Amino acid sequence: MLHVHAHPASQPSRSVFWACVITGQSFQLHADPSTPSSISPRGQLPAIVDDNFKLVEMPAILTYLAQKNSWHDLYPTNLQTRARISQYLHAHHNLTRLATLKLMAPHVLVVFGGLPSSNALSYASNTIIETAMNSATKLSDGQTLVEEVINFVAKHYLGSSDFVAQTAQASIADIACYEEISQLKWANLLDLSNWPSIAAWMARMTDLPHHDAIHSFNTTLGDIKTQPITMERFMGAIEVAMTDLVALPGVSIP
Ligand SMILES: N[C@@H](CCC(=O)N[C@@H](CS)C(=O)NCC(=O)O)C(=O)O
Repeated sequence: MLHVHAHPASQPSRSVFWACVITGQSFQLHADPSTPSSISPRGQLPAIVDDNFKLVEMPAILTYLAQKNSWHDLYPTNLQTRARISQYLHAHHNLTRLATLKLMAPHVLVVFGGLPSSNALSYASNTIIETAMNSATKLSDGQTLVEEVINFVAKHYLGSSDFVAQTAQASIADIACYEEISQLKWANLLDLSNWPSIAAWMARMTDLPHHDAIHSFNTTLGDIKTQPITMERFMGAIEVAMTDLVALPGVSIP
């Protein structure tokens, strides 16, 4: 049995959920607020335990599961195709994810009064979030960086292709990228219609199976720009998302 320690409010966690349900990979979901360090040394989500094998880091998890279970649609076998997927996934952490973190995290973490103390090892992301939280111009600062990154992704990854690693259909690179970018639309933090190729790619991604159930945390939470988030809204969105997740085929809870 595959155990997935992850949470619907977490972008890399949703990437793992979504890839599993698209491919029919069943798993037991552990959505505890913090992951034991015996499973995730930094306490971060997502983490998996596959029989006795423990693994963290979303791209490592997705490529491991894809290779183990022959997810040839999401992870085609061609060497150069895999290299392009890998190229995006390596860039992802310091490109798309850091940019969306700068824009999104201060608007979300305000509900907790700041960063969780457990992520002291995450120096780069901590610094970005702390600086943004203390800035009077955090919205426009975050938007400026995300706009740069979206321009870059649109030009150098998506290009004239339908998907970010130039694949014929969506790959795990698209799933990782989509989780970061799409959340901004539901949160009302960025108007993505300014990038027609990104908007068209996002529309293609919504056609993947179980899109709506995987994103019900975001759609339920909704606008966090003009309606600042409250703990009640946050917990309400998690409750809806958990209900939708456990109703998906192959997903069980302990
Ligand atoms: N590079 C990691 C990032 C994981 C990550 O940032 N997880 C967040 C949730 S979205 C987390 O666990 N934060 C709590 C912490 O760092 O203590 C991945 O791709 O899996």
